Amino acid sequence: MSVALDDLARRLPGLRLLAGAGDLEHYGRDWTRRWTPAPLAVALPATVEEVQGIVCWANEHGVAIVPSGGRTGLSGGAVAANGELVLSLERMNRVLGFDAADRTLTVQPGMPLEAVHAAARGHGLVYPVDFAARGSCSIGGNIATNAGGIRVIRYGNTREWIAGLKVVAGNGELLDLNRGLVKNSSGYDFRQLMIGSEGTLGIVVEATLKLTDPPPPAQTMLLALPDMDAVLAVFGLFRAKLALQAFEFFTDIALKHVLAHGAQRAIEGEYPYYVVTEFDVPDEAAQEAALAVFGEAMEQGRVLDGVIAQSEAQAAALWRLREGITESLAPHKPYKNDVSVRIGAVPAFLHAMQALLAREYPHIEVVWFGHIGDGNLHINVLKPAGMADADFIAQCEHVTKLLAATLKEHGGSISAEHGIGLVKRPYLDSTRSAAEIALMRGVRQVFDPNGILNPGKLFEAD
Ligand code: 2HG
Ligand code: ZN
Repeated sequence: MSVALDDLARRLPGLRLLAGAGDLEHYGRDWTRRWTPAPLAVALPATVEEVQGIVCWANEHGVAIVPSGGRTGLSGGAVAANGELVLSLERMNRVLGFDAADRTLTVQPGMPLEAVHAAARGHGLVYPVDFAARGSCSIGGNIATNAGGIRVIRYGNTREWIAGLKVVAGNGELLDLNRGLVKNSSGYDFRQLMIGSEGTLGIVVEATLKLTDPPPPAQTMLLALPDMDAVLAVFGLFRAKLALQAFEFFTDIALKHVLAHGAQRAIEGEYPYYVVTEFDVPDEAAQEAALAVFGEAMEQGRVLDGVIAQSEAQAAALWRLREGITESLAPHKPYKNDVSVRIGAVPAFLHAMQALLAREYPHIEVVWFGHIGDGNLHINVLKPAGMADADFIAQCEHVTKLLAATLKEHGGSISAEHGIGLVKRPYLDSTRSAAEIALMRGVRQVFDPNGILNPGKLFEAD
């Protein structure tokens, strides 16, 4: 053990510390799999005091900390490849309280999103942020990246659902931010600053989540479409006529992979594009409206085929076609882009981007899917068998530079919902101005003067 670690163990005798090779590898990486994990050790605090103790120790010894949730991140935000201490919040995973008057649930950061959903349901309410990694991601990680997902179209991002946060800042101070207040016009909202800060300002040790009423009964539909213009047109049509909860698209290539990975085909025949959509059907009239709009889209030739789920099991099978994509692509070591533009800018951006990708990746499989109703596209570029990892990454980085320039022209973002982390750090300036980045660095300096929290993520280490 290093001198610094000895000191940590001495100061916090009850702290669980791991340093075995398997643990270092497990806790040192996220879903990117690009970097070789090399943390100093892994700390698993059980209390806020232990988190504070670790942060104070790290400041004194100049050791970097990588805050760690479920490590399902796709941008390298939770990678520890440079002798950092991984501070895993997985043991801080309990519900701390429910407030019926405020309709809030207070939880520790290590709770998996799915457990948050279950706890909310136990009180007859819902926490509506949702996405495929729900079983393994943690609510603290969701907050750190301002996670979005499949119901942003109805409910917005994580940011909308945080009523209060307790955070250990990089200087070791425990901050109690917003305290669950609905109205609080008292200056800078540090709670919002922490959300999406990717562990570079503070470590979330407690979160008070807003809950809401469960949505009305919903219907899930799978649509087959001829082209991307039809996807956009059908989105416009469905949004105008139905109360959408989700509208997710994917391509035939995505479908091919997800079927090869064990999902069940739901539509016979092959089509270039698919949409899984979910909308409220509170009564017969809504049901009829849904069928009418589906018929209208078929008549227009914008929908070529479709299936309406007749049971929860069928709805789950349709959702698997969309939600299983990431896992089905993982063996192909995908390079991921996660971009967004304003909804109104989607058509122009799509045309520019389609041309760019066809030109730059002529012999490489590119998989598109995502949250088209939010202006958010996931582009997964699959590594061809036999191509060296480094060559593949170099080519993808070259294309990402061009993509970043296209995004800049269309006023978009290089990261819609996965965060900047290590992967998108070189392209931050396509989305944020030099003046903004300078202020971001200044903010970091205030909350984390010694730069010990997740250095190198978001921007180069100071
Ligand atoms: C999703 O929408 C996730 O399924 C993952 O954001 C996207 O794997 C990806 O690129
Ligand atoms: Zn997504």
